[in-house]
Amino acid sequence: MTGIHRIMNEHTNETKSAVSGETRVPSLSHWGAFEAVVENGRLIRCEPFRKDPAPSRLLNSMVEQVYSPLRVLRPAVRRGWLAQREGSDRTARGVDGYVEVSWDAALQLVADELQRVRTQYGTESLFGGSYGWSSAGRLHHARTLTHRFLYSGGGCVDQQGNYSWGAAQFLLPHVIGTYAPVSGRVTDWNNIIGHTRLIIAFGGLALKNGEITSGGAGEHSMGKWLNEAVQAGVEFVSVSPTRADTPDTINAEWIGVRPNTDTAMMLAMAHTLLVEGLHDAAFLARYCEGFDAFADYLLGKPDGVVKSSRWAEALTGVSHDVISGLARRVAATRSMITVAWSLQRGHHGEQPYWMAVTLAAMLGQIGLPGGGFAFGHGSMNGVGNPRGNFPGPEMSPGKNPLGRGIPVARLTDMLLSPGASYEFNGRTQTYPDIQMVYWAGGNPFHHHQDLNRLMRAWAKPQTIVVHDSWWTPTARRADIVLPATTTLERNDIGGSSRDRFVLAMHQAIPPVGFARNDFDIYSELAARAEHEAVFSDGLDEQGWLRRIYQGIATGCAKQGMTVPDFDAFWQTGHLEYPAPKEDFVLFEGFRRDPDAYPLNTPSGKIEIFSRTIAGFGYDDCPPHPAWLPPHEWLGATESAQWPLHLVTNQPADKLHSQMDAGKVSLADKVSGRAPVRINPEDAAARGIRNGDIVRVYNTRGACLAGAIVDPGLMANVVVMPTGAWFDPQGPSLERHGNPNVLTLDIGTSRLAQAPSALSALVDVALWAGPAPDMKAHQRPEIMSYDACGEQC
Ligand SMILES: Nc1nc2c(c(=O)[nH]1)N[C@H]1C(S)=C(S)[C@@H](COP(=O)(O)OP(=O)(O)OC[C@H]3O[C@@H](n4cnc5c(=O)[nH]c(N)nc54)[C@H](O)[C@@H]3O)O[C@H]1N2
Ligand SMILES: Nc1nc2c(c(=O)[nH]1)N[C@H]1C(S)=C(S)[C@@H](COP(=O)(O)OP(=O)(O)OC[C@H]3O[C@@H](n4cnc5c(=O)[nH]c(N)nc54)[C@H](O)[C@@H]3O)O[C@H]1N2
Ligand SMILES: [Mo]
Repeated sequence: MTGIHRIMNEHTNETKSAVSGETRVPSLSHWGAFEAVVENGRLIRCEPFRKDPAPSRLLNSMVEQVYSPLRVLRPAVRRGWLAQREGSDRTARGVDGYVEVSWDAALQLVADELQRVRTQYGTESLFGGSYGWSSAGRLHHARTLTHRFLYSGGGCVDQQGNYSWGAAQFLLPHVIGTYAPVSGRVTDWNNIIGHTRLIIAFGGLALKNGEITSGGAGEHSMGKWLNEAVQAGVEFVSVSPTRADTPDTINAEWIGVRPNTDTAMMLAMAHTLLVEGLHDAAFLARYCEGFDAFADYLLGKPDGVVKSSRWAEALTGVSHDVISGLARRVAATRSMITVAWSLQRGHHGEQPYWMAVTLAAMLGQIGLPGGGFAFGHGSMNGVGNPRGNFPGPEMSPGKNPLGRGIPVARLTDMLLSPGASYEFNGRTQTYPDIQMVYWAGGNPFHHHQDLNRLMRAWAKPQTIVVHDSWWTPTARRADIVLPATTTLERNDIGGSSRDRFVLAMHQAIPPVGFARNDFDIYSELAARAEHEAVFSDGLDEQGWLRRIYQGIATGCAKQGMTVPDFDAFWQTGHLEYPAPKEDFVLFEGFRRDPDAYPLNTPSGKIEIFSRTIAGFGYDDCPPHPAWLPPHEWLGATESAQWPLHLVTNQPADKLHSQMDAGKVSLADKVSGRAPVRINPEDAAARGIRNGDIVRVYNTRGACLAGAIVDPGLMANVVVMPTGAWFDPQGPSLERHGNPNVLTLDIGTSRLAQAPSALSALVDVALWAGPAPDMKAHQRPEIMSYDACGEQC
């Protein structure tokens, strides 16, 4: 026994309790670090990491999920595809049963199919974007491995950007020269606590979102920071359609705003600042480009519309004196404008972000302690954590030889319209003609908008391969399903660049069923196609863990920090970074000396007016921030027919669709369905009471949900969390409460082409009569390996 296996066993032996026979090993998930407690080879508990002051209750769902009857136990092939391959009836995806086959047979089918499609149609017909969160471990991160595998085999069509902050990613570089304030650091909490007097949180600071850190939280710190800020006397204002977006403990003032109208509210605040001379003209002159054109817009010179607070009141539902009063308050003190990522996940989602930067520029506090703008302090645990520039664990996907990708959320457009042209960030591109889709580590039947439309598009490719650990809605719509191990069934290393821990993840139990690691599946497939050496670089699991750790050690050395060697790290179970000595203030250097530290924009300044964007000529993203009514919102003419704005937010009781069948998630279902929150008046008008099953519907689809009557919600707004496993009874009714049958599948604008999930109008009606049985958490019909005889 060498390397990790030896160390693992030593560790296991050391922590074995003589009395109970329990062993415990360190592990990690996106919802936190933990110790896996194992007895007789079975996982029995997940105990929170000792250094986590506020562990997530989501850990309680893990044991039953690992042994869930929904696990994919063996490779399985859709019946129709097994019989007719690329000639199969593709509309039978989601209907057909499956036949279990041997690993050898399954791998050969996948290898042959990859080769056939590449030879017959070219690499540009293979879609391997594989968007999704996968697991927290960075070596066995399924999406990264999918890319590494497909790139090393010749390339694939990829996806650019993400669903989380895709509009910001493509807009912000034009405005501030970087999108680091969404991917990386913003002014940290220590600095806010020390200097900020007033935080305006557009989209609130929802503690539920603090359960999660991408890559895994060693320390859940969001609640702690909020409490410290309150104790330091920081005042909070939450601008959101729901009161629930801030915890009661921070005593936030709630300003209820109509969804997707924040830009209008911020414009009116800017207008108040301008006409009352409260703006910082010296800051705007020295650090910003193009304020004059924007000021003309505020004053209504080009369009005859003055962006006054009375103008905004009619759009936002917020009274004019509240808007102008708030403008005066932020100008009178050290204030931080922090904007949730959700605001840019609606149609024209570029605008609220551009406008928040502009408003902060007018206040002149950018780069000062506790002042300026930030994004996402309440969107994910770890945003604003004080943390030095230490590296996180990283696995490289390599380079895509095809060099081609679509904007992440244009998935259905691509499948439905091969050859069609579209615009994206100043360029015109065409959609490829996809024949084969490869997905591991994501759940498009969770994450994508307008799922009935995706269903139609999903029938287009000849072949779809999915790896997952569970029979998710996406796995149930694939032709070849390969069972992947979970985190607990392999060794890994994880951690987030927002968190101060790097964590060892020891294999706790043997693979469940015949599951294999994605890494091993791809190594084997690569071997069959003779690119294994490029895929694995000659390293196995142990070799990779050491290499990833070496990357950390090298990065730390550059910061003057020596880390223990790998074996010592593995045995300790984690590496803890020291707290930085100085606060991080976004754009501090630029503020101090804009000539020495210019921004990476054409002017070197904050671009309130962008000549580059002007050059694109997009009417859906003009050259300065502007109020552009979304395609669907409460002011649209369609609202006469569809009077409720549907907000689909992140679920408190799971990560996206992961562990939807776990007990934490199930306990929150209302009458077995995903909850829909509705204001008392809207509920009364429809005869709806708490706990009723209702139908939420619009022209795109309908789903059932369980009503929660919520007085802390604006009138004409309903809120549904995402994550309920898609369970359609045909296109007209989804039975379980997956709100993505209702959402709008258009790009935010031609600039970013990001998802517009948060711009959807619906109506709600009481469901009369018995509700249909659900199949969301059932396995598809599977002909077992033992029963299928020669077909296997
Ligand atoms: N309406 C609406 N829709 C939204 C959003 C919204 O706000 N509103 N939010 C969007 C956002 S921000 C995001 S990030 C997306 C999230 O969308 P996804 O990331 O697609 O959602 P997950 O449920 O996390 O999907 C991860 C999948 O990977 C699988 N998996 C986990 N570990 C492994 C592994 O080791 N190997 C393999 N092979 N599979 C594994 C899980 O079982 C699961 O099926 O949703 C988006 N969709
Ligand atoms: N528990 C849990 N936490 C998570 C996740 C999860 O699945 N579960 N997912 C993680 C991921 S991938 C991401 S990207 C982040 C997302 O982080 P966010 O995008 O910040 O999270 P959301 O819950 O989608 O939205 C936050 C709040 O914004 C409000 N909101 C929606 N539309 C508007 C609007 O137009 N104006 C205003 N003012 N407010 C609006 C909603 O009331 C909503 O509750 O969350 C992360 N955290
Ligand atoms: Mo996300």
